[in-house]
Amino acid sequence: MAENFPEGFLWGASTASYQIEGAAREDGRGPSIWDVFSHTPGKVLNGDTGDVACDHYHRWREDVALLRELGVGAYRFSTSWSRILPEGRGTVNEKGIEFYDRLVDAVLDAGIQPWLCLYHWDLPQALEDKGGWQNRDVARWYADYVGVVARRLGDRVKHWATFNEPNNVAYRGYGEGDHAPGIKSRDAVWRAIHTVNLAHGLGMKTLREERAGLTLGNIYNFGPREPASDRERDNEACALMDALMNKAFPDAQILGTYPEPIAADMAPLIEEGDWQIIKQKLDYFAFNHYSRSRVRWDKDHLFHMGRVPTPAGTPMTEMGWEIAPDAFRQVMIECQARYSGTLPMYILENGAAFRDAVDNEGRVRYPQRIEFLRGYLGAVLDAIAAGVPVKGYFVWSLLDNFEWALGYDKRFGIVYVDYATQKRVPKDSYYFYRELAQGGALERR
Ligand code: IFM
Repeated sequence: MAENFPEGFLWGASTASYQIEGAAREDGRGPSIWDVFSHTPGKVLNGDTGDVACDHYHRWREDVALLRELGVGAYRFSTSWSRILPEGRGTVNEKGIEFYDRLVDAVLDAGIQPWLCLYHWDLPQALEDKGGWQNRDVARWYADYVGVVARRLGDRVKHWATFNEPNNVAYRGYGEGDHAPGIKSRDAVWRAIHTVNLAHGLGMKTLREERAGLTLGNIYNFGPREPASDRERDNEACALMDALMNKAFPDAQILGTYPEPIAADMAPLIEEGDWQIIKQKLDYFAFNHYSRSRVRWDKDHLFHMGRVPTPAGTPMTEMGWEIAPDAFRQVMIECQARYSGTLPMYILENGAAFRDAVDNEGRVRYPQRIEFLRGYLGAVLDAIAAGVPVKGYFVWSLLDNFEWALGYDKRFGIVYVDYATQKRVPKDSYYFYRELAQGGALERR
């Protein structure tokens, strides 16, 4: 059965600055927390760093040509704060902002809408040295940075997001510690959550003050969590993970409250006037989704939360994440009910890592990614049929890239990157996606 997406459905592809740009020490860019973290022995698999990544800083023309050829209507990328403000605040690095200026022009020339995310995890190290997201002042400095970018690019970029996956900024950076800056502390997580929420609010206000007519949102991240058993402790661990990973940001920013069971931990951090800052009107509701997970109580974990590994035999990606399109449909329906109502909904990341490689005919076949996309895009159609106003879908990712603590070991791209030569090879999944982006129907199985 073949099914069409609604007229005007927006097809996109997403990337992020540290994951693709490289040129880490070029043209005045300052170090970010990921430069420091990835250069710390033992933090990233195989000692990989983003020093070169996909060398997008030099190859952006080629990458924009790939987007044009793909036929997408939108390209989501992020700006590197420390490329624009090497110290995190103060003097603007002209060469840094000029890079994004040229990129935006090229994307527009290709007939593609630029969607700009202002923060995809690469905090300037100079600000981490001042406490990073644990320090409320960083929220103000973030808003100053937002002002710089908005003044320079707001004449051409109409779609803006304040943060990508703020949950991972706070939880993995300051709690789990497997992401930069690598801190493992419960209190640090509470503080980071609140500062990031304040930064979101101040950033939204700045964008609205700088320019009328911008379309603004945040990029949340949702994965349904289920307790591993009906034991009370598993239920508690699951509720805590749900609060930290799913609700802490959209509840605060949209409902104006912190969810149970973290509300009591958050309460001492809330100062008078904070909710007026945090709760800003969104113009769209966006999130990323990858999988669902089961949670058990773990006495040795900082938050007593343990993830149950996906059982052998379950369809899963190279990340060990269960392939479960029905969980995706469920998330879209639940998000509309809890948060977004009639707001247009956009999926700004969805995709999968598979161990794909170039064959001796120069092709990257790997039907798994195509089947993954077919299943997840089918879930989008199901959610639309159920009345959810899903207006666009952005694949993660345009290119294979630096997958954080897993370095270059995991390939999420629809374009293969040979890191030794920087050659780009569109995978079969690129051509599958191109058919859809150019108006084709989805063949459902
Ligand atoms: O690569 C990441 C991206 O930076 C944020 N969302 C999840 C992706 C896959 O892990």
